[in-house]
Amino acid sequence: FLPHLVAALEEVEETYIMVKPDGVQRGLVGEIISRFEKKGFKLTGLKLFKCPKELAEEHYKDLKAKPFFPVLIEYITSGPVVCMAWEGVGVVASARKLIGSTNPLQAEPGTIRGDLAVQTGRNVVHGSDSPENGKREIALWFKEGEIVQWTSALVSWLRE
Ligand code: IDP
Ligand code: MG
Repeated sequence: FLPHLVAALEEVEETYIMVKPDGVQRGLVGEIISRFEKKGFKLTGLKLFKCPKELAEEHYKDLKAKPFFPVLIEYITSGPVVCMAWEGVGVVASARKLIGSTNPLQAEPGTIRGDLAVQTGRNVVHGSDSPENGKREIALWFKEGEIVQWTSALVSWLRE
């Protein structure tokens, strides 16, 4: 009861983070997960997954009209991805900051894309752009029962 009340008061958000196929192939899964872990967010879902074309198209439906849409779908379905759900206060915007700009050449050093990638079409990681999309994408990529609610023993050390 109490954790739910605290969550409601602090507006805990959830975001969908995904290591894209290039990140998996390059052995960056642990590095990327650790950025979010070290920041202090809570992992509530995690799986290695080969994304079907239909799911990739649904996930990126807002970009359907873009000229790069077909290559984007090819890229995302080209190998396994690591799907994650992360929870925390302000996690959506904060994760976007940790990830950095879409074009890795414009992403600041210290961000995941700024440190680990060079091309927009190989930018190693996805993060939801709004709390609404966070919910939408987690529902899209995870089945019921794959999201685990738990209380971290570290809560009182991360938040006053
Ligand atoms: P985001 O991932 O930073 O939110 P979006 O604009 O939502 O960026 O684009 C989704 C993904 O589509 C990007 O992460 C990137 O992989 C791909 N993408 C975006 N723009 C281009 C482009 O101009 N060429 C190739 N791929 C692109
Ligand atoms: Mg986006």
